Amino acid sequence: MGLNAMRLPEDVRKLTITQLEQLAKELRQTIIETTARSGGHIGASLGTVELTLALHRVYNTPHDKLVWDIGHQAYAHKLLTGRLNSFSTIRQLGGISGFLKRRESPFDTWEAGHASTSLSAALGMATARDLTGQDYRVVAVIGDGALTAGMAWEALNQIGHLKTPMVVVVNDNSMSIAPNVGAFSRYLTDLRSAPAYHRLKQEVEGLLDGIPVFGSPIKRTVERLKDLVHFAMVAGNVFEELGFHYFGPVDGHSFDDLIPVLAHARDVQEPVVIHVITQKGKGYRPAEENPGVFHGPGPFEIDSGRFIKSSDAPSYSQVFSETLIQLAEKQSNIVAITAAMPDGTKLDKFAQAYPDRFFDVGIAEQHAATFAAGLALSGMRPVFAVYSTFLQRAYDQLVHDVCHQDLPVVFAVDRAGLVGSDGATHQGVFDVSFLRAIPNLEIAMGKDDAELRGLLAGALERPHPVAVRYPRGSGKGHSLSDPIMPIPWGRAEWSHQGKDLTLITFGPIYYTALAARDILESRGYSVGLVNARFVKPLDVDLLGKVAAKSALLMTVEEHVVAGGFGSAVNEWADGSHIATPIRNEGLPDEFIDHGPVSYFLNLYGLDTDGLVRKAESWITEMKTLAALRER
Ligand SMILES: Cc1ncc(C[n+]2csc(CCOP(=O)(O)OP(=O)(O)O)c2C)c(N)n1
Repeated sequence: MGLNAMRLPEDVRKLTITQLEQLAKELRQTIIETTARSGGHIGASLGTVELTLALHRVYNTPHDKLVWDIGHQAYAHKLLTGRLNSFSTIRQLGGISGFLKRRESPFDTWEAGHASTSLSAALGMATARDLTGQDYRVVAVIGDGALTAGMAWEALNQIGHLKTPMVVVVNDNSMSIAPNVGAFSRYLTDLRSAPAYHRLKQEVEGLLDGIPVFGSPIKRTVERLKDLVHFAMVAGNVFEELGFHYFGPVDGHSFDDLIPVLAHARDVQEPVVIHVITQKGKGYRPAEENPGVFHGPGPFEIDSGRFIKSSDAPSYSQVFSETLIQLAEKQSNIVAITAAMPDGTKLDKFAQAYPDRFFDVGIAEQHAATFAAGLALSGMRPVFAVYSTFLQRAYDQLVHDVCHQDLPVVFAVDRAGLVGSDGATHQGVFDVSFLRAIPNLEIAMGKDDAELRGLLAGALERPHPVAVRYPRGSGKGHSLSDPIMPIPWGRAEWSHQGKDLTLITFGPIYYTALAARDILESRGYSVGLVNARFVKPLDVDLLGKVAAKSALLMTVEEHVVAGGFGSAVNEWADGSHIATPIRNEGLPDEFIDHGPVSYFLNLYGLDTDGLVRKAESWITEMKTLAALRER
């Protein structure tokens, strides 16, 4: 029975091992073909195909709760749970999400996108079950990368304490996006090859060799497994010390290994960790050979594994990293930090140039911020490159450890703005609001890549913490060998004067406003333009002059309006008794789903046409009102 012909996932529970293996092939083929067309998290999802089938076979989903960490590895789960026909729309506008969504399916018990939340959520579900006398089982799947985060350990700590019956599957492929790092990652590697656990594995294999199909022999298998489990427990490991039963390591691509262990663990009335070994990219050679690059690529050619590139200009992340390398040449106390994103932030290049001055701390944004604070108060100039969305996790560390002590840490806030196909959990559209509230922190965003370079250099001279934002994608293709253009700190650029209305922009949306201004001028309006560059300190001197010359002020940002750049302008105007009317253009107070950035900019009137429309109608409205008043 093929994938198309099945009632899923019920039918998975009836299949033989050979049929499951056939189904795994079909799932892989579908994942490869679809991600080749539209990009996506192919590597992690190819690695969990057998695990997904085995989980749906052993557990009575959706009655039993299956909780995936992040959700990027769950494409096979999506295909098995009602989204086979819509799978071709994944990550596209109006299509299904690249992560799990409760509104998409009752099998999606938990929504994420950020790492390391699954264990806390699963414990919540299991605790609610026990308090309300229900009977569902709870199983969480967490990667070895996600297991480097403090949050995961906070949950393990409580699960082991409460002794709540639930299963934690550790999906160990020894990769985060890049190779996993840290002492715990090394520990997992040791655990994989420890002789005691090897013996368990071999014995399970030996035991299962003689079993042709599943059915009654499984009972005997389980009995035997109990002995083996006991054997494994005697060996002792960190999970056992925390109060879990530890089963493993288990070959995550072998149904013969996976199914009996999962089935046994399911019925243990205490917390269990199953340590499953998988290969990222399994079944697609380019992804197996290059798992980092194939973590979440854009479209690619299946045969060659070559990427279909969209832009030749260096990305903002590249510009950031290359500039930091140049600055680090002259300033030996500059150090760079990433939380498991050396590729995405392009700090991998910095790591090659300065291996001793580069730190990948794992998925540990909170630690990264406080680690940077310690470095900064000891004479170093740390730069923590972090996506806007992941900086959210380090908020108390920002406030309490960095800004409260006014330590000169530079936060290179990458992917600031809309991000596109990763959708709601990844949009970088809140950071200005949450950063702006913190004393001592300075916040800047240039209009293009040349300004990013200048702002980064300037930030590293400041005696305060600074957040320098830049978006996903490429800038204007500014040459990286040109000298870095210095930017007067705290100064905006009043590029065009205008009497009817002035557009005050923050970030690269300046160029959209510039195009809008050209159109408005061609229609006879006098429109000014300001590139604000700084939210904090806000260039109030310049804004005061602009307000005196222009009848209307319109702030423009690719960020939520609530508390954003425009709010900073409003607060200044209110406090300084500026009478010039101000309107704030930006994103609405809602989570924005996946889809092309250009689509959402158009939808919210933040593209050229939208800004022209908004500015023109406001100018006309105000002129009409003024004319009426004069009559
Ligand atoms: C808090 C947070 N930081 C960073 C990321 C970016 N990220 C997405 S997947 C991933 C690697 C996860 O590794 P692992 O849990 O081992 O899963 P795998 O992809 O190897 O299956 C990272 C760092 C994230 N999603 N959330």
